[in-house]
Amino acid sequence: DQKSDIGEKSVGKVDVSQLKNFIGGEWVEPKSDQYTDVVNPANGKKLVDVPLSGTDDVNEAVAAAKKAQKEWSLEPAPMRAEILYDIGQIMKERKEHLSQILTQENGKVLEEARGEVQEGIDMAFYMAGEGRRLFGHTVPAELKNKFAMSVRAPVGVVGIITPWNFPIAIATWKSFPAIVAGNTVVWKPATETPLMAYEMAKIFEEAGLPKGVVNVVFGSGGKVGDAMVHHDDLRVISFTGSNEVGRNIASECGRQLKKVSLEMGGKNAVIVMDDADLELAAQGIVWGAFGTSGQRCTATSRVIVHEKVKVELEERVLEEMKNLKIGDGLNDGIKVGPIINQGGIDKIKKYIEIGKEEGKLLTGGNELTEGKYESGYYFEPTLFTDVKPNARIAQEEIFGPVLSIIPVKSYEEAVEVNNSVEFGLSSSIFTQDANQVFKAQRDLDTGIVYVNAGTTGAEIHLPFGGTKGTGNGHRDSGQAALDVFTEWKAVYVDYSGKLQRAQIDN
Ligand code: UN1
Repeated sequence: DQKSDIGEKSVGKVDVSQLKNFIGGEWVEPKSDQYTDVVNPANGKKLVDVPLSGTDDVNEAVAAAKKAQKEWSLEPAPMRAEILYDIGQIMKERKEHLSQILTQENGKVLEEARGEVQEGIDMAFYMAGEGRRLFGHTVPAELKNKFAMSVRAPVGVVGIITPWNFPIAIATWKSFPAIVAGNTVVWKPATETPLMAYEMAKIFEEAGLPKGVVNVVFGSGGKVGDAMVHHDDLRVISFTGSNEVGRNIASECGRQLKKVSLEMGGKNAVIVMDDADLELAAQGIVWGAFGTSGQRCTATSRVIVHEKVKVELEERVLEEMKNLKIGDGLNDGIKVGPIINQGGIDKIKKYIEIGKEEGKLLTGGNELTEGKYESGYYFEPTLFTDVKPNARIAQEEIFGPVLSIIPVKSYEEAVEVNNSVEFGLSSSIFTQDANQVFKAQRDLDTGIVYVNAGTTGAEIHLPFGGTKGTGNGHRDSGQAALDVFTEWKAVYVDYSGKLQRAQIDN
């Protein structure tokens, strides 16, 4: 239903065999001259070669971004925003193409890929709107004939490091607020999913984004990410990815006094109270846990259920899981696509073994390797029950289709179990009790709280992020996303024509 101006025949076709970095508006080969394969996780087929760039490539990109920054920052924000509207418009026209490419490189099923691309489009239009706001405050001054205000100033050149699980949405959450606020960007996309960055760079070019405003450097976290984090001229690092990498970035940025925004995962729970609509709860749980094959930071990985309804909920969840057709996400009717790669599968398998010791396996638990699954990376949706709150499968992020049911006796215990993990991204409660709804939004220690819905599906105009080990207090998307990419500047204008000493002459 979506038209594409790139021609019917090329929709969903990868039009390049070897990617180049996008630096200063030019497509440049990596100085390292090293590449690695990008494969479609659904069938193991090679899609493209991606550069494994090095420090020199990062230096070149930062220099290009630095060169472009002054002029870009002097462009009025509403004019910067106009380009963002054009970017959003091209993304909208190309939605089907982007979605099909996304499914091929990431594996998520096509309807979810369309949803993710839509998040990017939404973010473009939303942040373009911010270009006409970027509000500061006007504030009464303490002295007569003096004016005070606060304004948001760009930080300068910023680095963004984005993950493979939402390669386009998360990139827009970070790059769009950065550019509308007058920064220029060096972007390292995940090596598993470089095609979304390639497609976005083409869109930036076509929309007329000035050269050097967004630069893409492909490569590994160890080399490219590291060089970015250590580069003096990058004044912000915004990172979404693993806990371990995020903590290292935080300490290095702390040492250098760089601004840093981190989003590093979750161990999200759905609480099901004894008055809940169990059919609705089962649907929300299955979508939250097994959509995107569980590879969302917001994925539901625990169900904390009141013991009175545990057995009935288990039955309904098992019933609902029967609809989960596993396969290549480009095919009709598929609900669960592949896992990103063998490393992802191996991690899930490790947790299945741990889970068999810690709980009761109700269904699933196997890697799929036969027949049509042979050349891809597939894992069965898996359900454990009677898991203790402190079990490893109930505490550690698995990033796969594995769900643990934890029975509890009360609302208070449910809250305690929900909050007993190191992460604090998303949570949910199914209940019909209005008082409990308001209590829960206060008591659940997560950055996102849902009522009568699963834990996934955050909307882009609200703050996205979490408490505790999920991050460092910053938020992606929503207006709060501007905070890390801007410096507050306090401006005082004294129009009294005489020396007025603050705190003394008033
Ligand atoms: C992520 O998994 O890091 O809220 C992002 C959601 C999506 C984004 C998830 N809108 O589930």
